[in-house]
Amino acid sequence: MRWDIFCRVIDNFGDVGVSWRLARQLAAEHAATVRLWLDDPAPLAKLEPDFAAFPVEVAPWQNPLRFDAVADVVIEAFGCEPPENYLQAMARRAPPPRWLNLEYLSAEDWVEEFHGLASPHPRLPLVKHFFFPGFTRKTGGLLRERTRKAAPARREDLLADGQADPGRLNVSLFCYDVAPLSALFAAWRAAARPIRCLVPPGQPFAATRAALGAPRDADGWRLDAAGQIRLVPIPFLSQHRYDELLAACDLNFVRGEDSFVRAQWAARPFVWQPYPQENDAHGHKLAAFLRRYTAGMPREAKTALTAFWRDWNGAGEELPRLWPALRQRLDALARHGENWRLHLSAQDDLASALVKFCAARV
Ligand code: TRH
Repeated sequence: MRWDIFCRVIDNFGDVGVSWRLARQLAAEHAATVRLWLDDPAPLAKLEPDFAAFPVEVAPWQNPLRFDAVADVVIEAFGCEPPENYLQAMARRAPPPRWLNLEYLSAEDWVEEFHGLASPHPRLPLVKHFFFPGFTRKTGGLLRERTRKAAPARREDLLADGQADPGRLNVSLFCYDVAPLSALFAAWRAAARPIRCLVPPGQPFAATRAALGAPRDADGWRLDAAGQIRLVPIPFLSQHRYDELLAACDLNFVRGEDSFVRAQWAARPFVWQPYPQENDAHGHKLAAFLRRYTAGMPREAKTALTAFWRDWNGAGEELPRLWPALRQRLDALARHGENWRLHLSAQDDLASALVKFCAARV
């Protein structure tokens, strides 16, 4: 089968991150011929500098689009709407291609109801289906590689300064710049336990810099006089290396959609910051995920995690009080993370679910 995936970069890395993972998996695990139409290749080059070496054709999205033939399956990522001349060609094709809109991820209950719904095109003889990723069997599932599992390989290398230091908590910090970083750093200072926090470029680095000023020494910021609590700037890693980093850390701060899902496959304790949206849509997403994720979690761990996540996504005023409780529960959260990964692994991964969905509609 030939697949065309359309992706517009709205901002950040999530749109491309998801589209690229899907494209790669369809090609590698479902023998699909995949073309990824991108309006901006720059973020992909960061996620996978070697993208040209993969069996996915990355093509420039131009208006009008230059293409030979319409694919058997057309995926538009996040409602990006394929160009008009391509839509016209889809309508002329007999039979028309299967056309799906890959939606944003949410754990909210309504997702099950909307997953798979059809929407006839207002002008053209085409039908689009809505495909919702999700956390239950009645949704489209989550992106998960069958073939490449992230392992905490070369833990010391990944943890920046090469020191295996069992007493230290290793943390990765991928967040938006609205995160209450000053409060988090105050919490870490007050707790005075050794921490190495790895800070990727972009918003996490800019926000850390805004909170603390420029890094004082070559390997980052020291939060305490003895240098036990350190923030270490790291380069932007390829997706695969980032997965490895998540698996190697004791705690991961993640955001948006794709890093959030990867943190769950890494099965380490994590703190999530959903993409900030209008009308508190992110607040609803956060509450819905917390409900699912904390079901069956030991009570103290659930209380500590829920309170910390809420404050991390709010003013952060309580973080100094909430941090010691979260830290104390990290072992319980790691065990829960393993169970959660097993639970999620029992459902079809998103690429397989898509293939089945399309096959059922031939
Ligand atoms: O970059 P994001 O904020 O993307 C967001 C969300 O997807 C959001 O839902 C969407 O509306 C918005 O984009 C437009 O966060 P996300 O989803 O976690 O994507 C980050 C990607 O970057 C993910 O694929 C992991 C990858 N990554 C690396 O490959 N290397 C790195 O070093 C880091 C920090 C991230």
